[in-house]
Amino acid sequence: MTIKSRAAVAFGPNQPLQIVEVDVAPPKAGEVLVRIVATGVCHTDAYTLSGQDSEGVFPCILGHEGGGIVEAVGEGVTSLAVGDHVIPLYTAECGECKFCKSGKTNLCSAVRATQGKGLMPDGTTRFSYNGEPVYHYMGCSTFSEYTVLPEVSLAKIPQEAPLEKVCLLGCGVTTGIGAVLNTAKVEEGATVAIFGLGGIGLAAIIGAKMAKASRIIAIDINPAKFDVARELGATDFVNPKDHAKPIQDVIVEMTDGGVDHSFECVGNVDLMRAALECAHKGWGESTIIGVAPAGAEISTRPFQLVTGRVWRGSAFGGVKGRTELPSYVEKSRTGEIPLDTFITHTMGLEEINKAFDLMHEGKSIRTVIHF
Ligand code: NAD
Ligand code: AHE
Ligand code: ZN
Repeated sequence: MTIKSRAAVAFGPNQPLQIVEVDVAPPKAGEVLVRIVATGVCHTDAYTLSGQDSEGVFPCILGHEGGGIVEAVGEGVTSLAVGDHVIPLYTAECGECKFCKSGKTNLCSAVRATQGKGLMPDGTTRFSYNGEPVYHYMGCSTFSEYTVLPEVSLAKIPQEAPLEKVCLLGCGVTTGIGAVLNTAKVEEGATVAIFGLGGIGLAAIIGAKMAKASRIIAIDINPAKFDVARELGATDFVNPKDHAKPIQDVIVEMTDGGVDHSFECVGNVDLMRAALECAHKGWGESTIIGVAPAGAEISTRPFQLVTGRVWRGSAFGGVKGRTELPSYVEKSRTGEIPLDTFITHTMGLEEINKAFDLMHEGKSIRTVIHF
């Protein structure tokens, strides 16, 4: 039976989200209806809303950092049951595709093609408004009280985990930590530079601390971010605005030739170049996490790579959600991953546009929306 759901709909690029009641069709075979309890707002939501995402389709329901409870399951769903607590995954884990079986990546291909078009795997959408289709987003659409996801796009987590906090493990916090531990595999004693201290960069600091990095250089043009970075374990703080010379030169001078690892957590291609070029000659590795606008390209002198620097990228921290998220939830329970530090604001769905404003003004780390 089709149900009504309160949702924040993005009717077009650069328009404020509108809170309306959408229709949600029941889950089809292999799909699951989830009641979202809480969702974070990630910069990627703002990026897509800005119209710069080549995969952005409107009208759509954004949101991909949620926590919820299974409300109904479609035919053939075996791994989840009504009442299970779940975290939606924009990187599915089917366990059966070439990617999942490779053991080399978390980039599952099971539902990725239709997901990028705002559709469910059968090529249709479960959302509609006034009889017109409303598209899904990143396979999650957590800015809706009820949403439908493929079974392979849901990680089951313990019932005791507070959904209004562990929702942040659906993207930002896991991405930053995973990029350091899984993608870059930062070694004990390594020097690390982190560009951008939003939810992703601050989580990368936690990852660097977990990896026992010797020096964690936190870089942001907003100095208000430095206190939290220090609290999480950063050892050095650099505001590029305080320096006349290129920021890579500043970091190279500070570190006797460059860092062992750098992470770009902003989505700015000039900063991606700086992050690569502050990596140490011969072995320094730079990991891109930030999402750059459609059509943007990175550049550097090939000599930077010839002389031993490595450039790589990370999606969802290289984490296989269904298998690995429960361990992240456990680390949040023990305090090793301090989720409270990230939650600077909480509000109801009606106020969601304010969450975007706070992000753009640099005043929030994560706003958690409660339904
Ligand atoms: P955010 O807006 O919370 O934080 C961005 C930070 O970058 C801010 O503190 C801002 O002051 C800082 N910044 C902006 N310009 C800068 C500059 N020139 N130099 C230094 N710092 C600068 O964003 P977020 O939610 O942390 O996301 C960060 C990026 O990561 C976005 O591009 C987002 O789309 C991307 N992201 C990627 C993945 C992935 O899997 N690869 C996952 C989540 C987010
Ligand atoms: N749709 C964009 C790509 C956006 C992108 O790179 N997304 C990241 C996750 S951002 C989460 O906040 C990602 O995981 N990418 C891998 C994937 O499969 O999408 C575009 O540029 O077209
Ligand atoms: Zn995100």
